[in-house]
Amino acid sequence: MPNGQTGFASTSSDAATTLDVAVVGGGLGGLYALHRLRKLGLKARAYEAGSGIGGTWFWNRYPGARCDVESLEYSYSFDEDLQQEWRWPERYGNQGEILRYIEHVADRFDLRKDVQLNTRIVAAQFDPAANLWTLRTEAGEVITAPFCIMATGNLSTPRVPDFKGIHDFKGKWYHSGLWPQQGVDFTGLRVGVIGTGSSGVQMIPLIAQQARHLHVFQRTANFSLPARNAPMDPERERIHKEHYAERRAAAWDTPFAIAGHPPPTQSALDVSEEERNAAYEAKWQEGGSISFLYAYTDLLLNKEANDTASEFVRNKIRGIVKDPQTAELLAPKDHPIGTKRLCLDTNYYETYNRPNVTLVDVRSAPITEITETGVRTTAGDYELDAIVFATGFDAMTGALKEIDIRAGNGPSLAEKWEYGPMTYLGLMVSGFPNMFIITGPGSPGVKTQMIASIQQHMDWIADCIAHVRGAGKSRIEPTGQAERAWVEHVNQVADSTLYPLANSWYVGANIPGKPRVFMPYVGGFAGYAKHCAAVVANGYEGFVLSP
Ligand code: N01
Repeated sequence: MPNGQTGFASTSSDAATTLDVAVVGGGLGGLYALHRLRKLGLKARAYEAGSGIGGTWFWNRYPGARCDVESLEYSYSFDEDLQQEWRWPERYGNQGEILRYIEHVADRFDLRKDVQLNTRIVAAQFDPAANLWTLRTEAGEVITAPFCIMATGNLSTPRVPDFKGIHDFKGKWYHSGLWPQQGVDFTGLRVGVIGTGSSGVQMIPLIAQQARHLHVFQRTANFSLPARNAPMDPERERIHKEHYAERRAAAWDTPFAIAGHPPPTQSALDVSEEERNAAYEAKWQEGGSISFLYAYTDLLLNKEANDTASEFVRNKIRGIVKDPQTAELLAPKDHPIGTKRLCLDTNYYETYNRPNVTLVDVRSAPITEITETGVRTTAGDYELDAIVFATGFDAMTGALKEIDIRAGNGPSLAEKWEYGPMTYLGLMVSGFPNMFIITGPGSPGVKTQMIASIQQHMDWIADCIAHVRGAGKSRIEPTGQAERAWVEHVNQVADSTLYPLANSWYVGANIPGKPRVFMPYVGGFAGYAKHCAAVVANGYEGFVLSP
């Protein structure tokens, strides 16, 4: 859209809200941004599309929504009192608990007054002459600020497949990422769940308990491990809290930003099958994905090594699910374990032993349309009262591409990213000065304990803004060369692993037509953080600062 059509021209700048930093998003990233920027004495405000703060944890209220990182780890570490005071009731936080925690943080640090809810940012235009961003909300409000921070999240653009007839369906339909605040009662209903990623895997056991009958429409089987969720062990909590600061520091020195998992020392191929299976069994009993993938050094690097772990889990599935045909359909064979986000569940496979649950293979007989009464596949019709789309998100780039982001007369960000996202460090984009992204493509964010990445990114961004201002400059942006080198590095690292073998949202495979590019940085959190620090130590290497 050319400049004149963005709507900025018709709005007097007198009416604009003027800030030092405009923040887009009121989730964990946006809230921490406000906290950090306030400490710098900057006037910042966050704009949040939802009617409440919390981002992912505000929207994803489906039954069973729960974090797959343990609650004592999945929390902010910037305030010792905060982490000591907060009590997590369970090993893994569920959606309600995590949202309560986020609200507590917002209240404790008085952040709400700088969050504007029900406000969707639809456009952002940088004026290179004034070094000023102008943002526009859906309602037409105009905000100007020299700096802007996109805390828009990675899994915040829910995607419902473009099925023919969806609007003719006479029952109710839902998406996991847009769940009604009041919840949904499926009691006595014939329910269909489409999708078996983390969201589907978490909700299926609970919906099965309510529904008269549940049909699960599976296109691709996913690996899932038992979470072994349980009430928080008070002794474990006490010990953890006694050493919280050291544990956080230790976490920041690991690839996933999660402490408590000693790095493996052996290849899976260096031990006997018996020893290997005993190790996998111990990890299976312990619960959790990091622990399992950390059994050996090469599970994400060597296909032969990975096959041993994949087969162990497939055999577990065959052992749990009583109907052999269903078990075989549930046993993933198209990707190495861990190369898609590994699911954690409570009674997922066991659920298929219930008489009111049917697995429908929509790989061999795809869904052709949604009818007035349910789902039609090439094999037949399924009568349903409710359909749940657990079909995922336009991950990592969706939320940013939905905003019409432009600088000067250059291409929009969506145009620049037509063949895949390009960033430097996942933090900034060449050609888009003074715009920062929290955990964007090219950052390790989604492959780590997300809140650690959010803090590391935002600390870097806050220091960067302070540096630019302190140096009497007005503009910073990465060079095209630094950006290209980073994108190449991200790809090289990914190609040295098994990750690209999977058709996952990491490569945009779940969105028809999305360019297949490996988006997250899988070189590990600790190495990435050190690299970001070195960039600063080398005088913001790869960036250009201008007056
Ligand atoms: O989405 P997904 P998600 N016809 O993209 C299927 C995080 N998360 O919401 O694999 C039929 O993983 C699709 O099939 P296929 C976590 O990072 C975390 O579950 O494309 N099926 C797939 O089965 C996670 O990875 C937590 O063949 C269709 C499913 O829908 C990320 O969010 C909990 C289809 C989508 O799976 C996304 O998870 C929840 C079609 N046309 C989410 N289109 C925790 O912390 C798509 N599918 C635990």
